[in-house]
Amino acid sequence: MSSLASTVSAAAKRSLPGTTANQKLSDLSADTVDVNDSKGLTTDYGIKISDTDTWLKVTNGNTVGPNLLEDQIAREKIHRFDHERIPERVVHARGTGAHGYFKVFDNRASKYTFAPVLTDSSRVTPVFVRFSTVAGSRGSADTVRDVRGFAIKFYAQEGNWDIVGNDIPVFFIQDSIKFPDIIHAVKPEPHNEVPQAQSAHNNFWDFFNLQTETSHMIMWHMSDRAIPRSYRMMQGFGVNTFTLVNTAGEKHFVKFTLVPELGVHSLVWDEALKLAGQDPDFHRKDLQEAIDSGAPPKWTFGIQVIPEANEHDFDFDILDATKVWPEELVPFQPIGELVLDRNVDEFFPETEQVAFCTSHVVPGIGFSDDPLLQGRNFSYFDTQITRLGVNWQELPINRPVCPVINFNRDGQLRHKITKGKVNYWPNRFDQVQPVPAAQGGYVEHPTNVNGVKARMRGQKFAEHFNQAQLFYNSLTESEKLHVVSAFAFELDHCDDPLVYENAVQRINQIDGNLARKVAAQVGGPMPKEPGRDNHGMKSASLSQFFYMPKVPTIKSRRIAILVADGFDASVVQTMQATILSASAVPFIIGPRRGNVYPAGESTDNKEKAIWADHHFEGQRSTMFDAILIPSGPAHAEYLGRSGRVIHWVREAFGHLKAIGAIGEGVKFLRDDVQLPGIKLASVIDSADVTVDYGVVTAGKLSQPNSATDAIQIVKGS
Ligand code: HDD
Repeated sequence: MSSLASTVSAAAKRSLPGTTANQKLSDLSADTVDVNDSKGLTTDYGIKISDTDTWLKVTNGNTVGPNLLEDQIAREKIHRFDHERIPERVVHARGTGAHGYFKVFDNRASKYTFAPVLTDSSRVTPVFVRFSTVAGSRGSADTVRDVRGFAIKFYAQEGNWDIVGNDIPVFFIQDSIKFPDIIHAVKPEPHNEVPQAQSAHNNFWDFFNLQTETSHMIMWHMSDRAIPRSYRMMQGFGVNTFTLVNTAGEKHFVKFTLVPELGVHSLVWDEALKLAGQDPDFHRKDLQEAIDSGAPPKWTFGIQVIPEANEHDFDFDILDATKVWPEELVPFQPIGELVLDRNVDEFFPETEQVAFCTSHVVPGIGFSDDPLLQGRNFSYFDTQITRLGVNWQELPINRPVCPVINFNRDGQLRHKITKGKVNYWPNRFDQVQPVPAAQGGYVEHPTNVNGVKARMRGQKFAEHFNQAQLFYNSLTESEKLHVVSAFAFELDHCDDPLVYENAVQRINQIDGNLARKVAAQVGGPMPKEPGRDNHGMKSASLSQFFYMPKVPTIKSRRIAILVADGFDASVVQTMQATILSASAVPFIIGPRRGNVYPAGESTDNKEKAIWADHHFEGQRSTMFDAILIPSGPAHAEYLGRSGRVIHWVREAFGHLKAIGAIGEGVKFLRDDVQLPGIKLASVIDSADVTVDYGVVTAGKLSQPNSATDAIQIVKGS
């Protein structure tokens, strides 16, 4: 057995760590090698390598001559390196992924579909999910203002089913023929390839001005949805209208939606901007850390369903991807849950090579005449050929867990070897497999189609503003303020007056007040009258506050405890224990990475020291969800002398984060940080807790309720 083969089988035998085993993971393990199992370095063709550091040369013992082209080992190494890159995705190039599973609660969806993946509760369907931004290149930052992709591959027993969705329920355009235009407009401008991963530039806003169907989506794009706190805290939407067919042959239109267990949360814009530089991998690391630390993200999976006969009952076209189906009209029905519980072993073969296609559906699920979906069904298949080659469906991450057999053949990098004398159908061996399936095959729902060929859109597609208003009206006041600031930021980055002046006019067609607030900042003409009346209607589920978990939770949140030598050990211990008991993650931030000593302990007493995970200059408040400052006179005095630590706390306050302090920590807040107008506990012996604007303070922790106090402080409530 070759060394490669032996390492493959060793890896295949090893159970995969920290995860629920599933059929897809076992399938992948057959192609997984572990460098730790290897018996030594080899070339790609299996011979052992004894020297990987020096190219073969000519020498006379004293001097060394030129490299020899003969060196097949060196040539192979350089040649493989030269060809490591493949084209990045033309959109959604920046992303990250994880494995997990999908499970339905019961068979409640069988009213609508016979697809077992949606109706059989005894099944656990493996999934791979890739999250992404849209506009940026593969190496761009995670926290930019953008739509987030939420693509799911279900490895079902009947074949792969892909939902290639976003965290926003609508799209910029109605007809897929406009996709190259909207993407060219948002991507870097052609003359100078600027800006990277930004919609804040002339071309994007020029397109918005001229293509009014973008109105609804632009409102979502300017809202907090476009700067999520975490991929784990976003909704997921299939966006397009699909169809479901039940055993009685009845057809329903359907939209797929996922709701995160942790609620929908966003960064604030200043935080997002800073994180893009301070930690460009913020979302990627967040997902990986949560899974590794045993906090697997979970979503409720639900459907909105419209019977075929009711297709035309709405004042919008249900096949128009720039429209939501308001939940007041079409309720959200939860049917299952999706959990991500395993990180990838290697990014490239899994996350980079995974390829999704909207045309991948299983029996019981079908397409609709949604003109965006119809074009997508062509585009995804097509783009994978540029990226991965024609045999991309054979790649381990893409291949289904059910049998695949057909007469498709050959092409570059074909892996599979198929036995048999014929590769066509019908053939003289017509009883030999593979014959077309007698049962369980994919059958299109019989649909009557007649008419004349014409380049046109449905009549209701002409209305572009009602739901843009509906979305804006449904936001809370703070969400609305963020929309104003987002427009103002973006248009400030457009230097062509034609662009920002027209944009103000267009915003005025959505909402007059909004347009005036934006105009006041960006220098556009101040509109005198609204461009159209606002209908005033709202839909509760459009605001992300609608998704606050019923029981508030800080599960998986990152909480920084700021310490310097001389801190109060018992307070820090209580804080750490309380954070952990709430399934959140405490980090000690100190003057140095290493031991920090509590009050009364000398540097000789290492057992009493606490280990600081990071130092004040090494991290920033942006990377944490809350900040705690324990008591201890010398420690608080040190913090008060450090401009960086004062900035940590002021910045966290500016980003609306919970801040908690005890004893001398409160004194530090009052005298050094000087939070404006915030009520703080007076630093005496009292255990009374003062809460003001997310700042929670107490003179000391009460006994025996110190854990409760600490929880309150951690939650900022
Ligand atoms: Fe798309 C990638 C989501 C419209 C053409 N799209 C891509 C990805 C997501 C979406 C999440 C990344 C998948 C991954 O992680 O690999 N796209 C959407 C949504 C849309 C949408 C929710 C509107 C409902 N897309 C859309 C249209 C077209 C495309 C109208 C073309 C007609 N999209 C592509 C693509 C990509 C892609 C060019 C690039 C990489 C890939 O497909 O695999 O084919």
